[in-house]
Amino acid sequence: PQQNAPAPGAAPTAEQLEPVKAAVRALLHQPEYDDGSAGPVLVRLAWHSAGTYCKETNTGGSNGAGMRYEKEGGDPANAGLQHARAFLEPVKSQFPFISYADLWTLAAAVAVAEMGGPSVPWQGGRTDYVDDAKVPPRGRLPDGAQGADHLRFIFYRMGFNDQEIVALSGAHNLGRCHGDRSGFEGKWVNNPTRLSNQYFKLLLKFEGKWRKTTLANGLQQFVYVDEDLAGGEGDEDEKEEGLMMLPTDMSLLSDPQFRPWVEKYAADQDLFFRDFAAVFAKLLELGLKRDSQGRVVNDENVEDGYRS
Ligand code: CCH
Repeated sequence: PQQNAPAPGAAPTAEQLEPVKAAVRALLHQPEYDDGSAGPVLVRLAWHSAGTYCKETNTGGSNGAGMRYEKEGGDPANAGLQHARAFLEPVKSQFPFISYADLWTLAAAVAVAEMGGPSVPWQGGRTDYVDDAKVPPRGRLPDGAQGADHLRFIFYRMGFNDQEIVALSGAHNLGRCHGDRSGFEGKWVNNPTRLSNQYFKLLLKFEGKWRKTTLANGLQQFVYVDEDLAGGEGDEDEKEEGLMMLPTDMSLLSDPQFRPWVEKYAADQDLFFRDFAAVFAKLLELGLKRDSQGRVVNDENVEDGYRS
């Protein structure tokens, strides 16, 4: 057996997880990648692994790490997340005892904390057992081209309410859109590797100035370009990149139930961090059945599910 590995069927202890977390911290700095950090794409990996959950049918969710396989991994909504999985592969090789499902969700919690965000409560014990009959159909993740009704349709299915939808959306303070992944382009905030409530502040600050544009691929998004910085004269490289919002992001401003939460989170970063930590932890737990000791029992009849 691996040194310091949990017994078969047991979730890793806090002590066993410490070196795993340290290994994740050590890989976050990626000077050649995007804005210099693997953090944002790791957060998106965990979100997309969990966000397939449907409470009615009790299917989807982070258990099983089904995104390793084409049926889920090939969903166009998951384009680009192979980079996140590749970043974590050396950690999986170094600590084979941790399931992919645990590693992906743990890495996001580690990344959020390292990027200046709150400490997200995380519990282990997920397995990598994929029940083919329960692989979620494609189309369960949100489409940025849509609006408030779509957000409610998608997130109510997972069991979230309006406040939780807005808190979760604050993750768009991190990372960026890639033309070759989602088709959208650009980042939401100037410092996309630091979690803060800037996303909410900017939504409000440039209200009325967010300009709808149509990209060459036909997708529409909203942009704000500071005219002084982006002026026609001068070196291309010195032009401000500008910031963006998806149509779904903009719906948080226009929807009367969402908007008050945008205002609260813009005014109070501590409140945003508290609510974000709670709702992100809830997201990562969707679909997990735990016994009174906290053990995941979804796959209790599957032999040695931790190492599949
Ligand atoms: Fe998101 N997100 N997201 N998002 N997202 C994208 C990128 C990130 C939507 C659409 C997009 C959440 C909710 C939504 C992150 C975290 C979360 C992109 C660009 C689109 C499009 C992808 C690309 O091109 O690479 C929509 C619609 C919703 C509806 O609510 C939630 C919830 C979370 C997490 C809690 C993060 C982080 C990124 C940046 C990824 C990166 O690679 O930089």
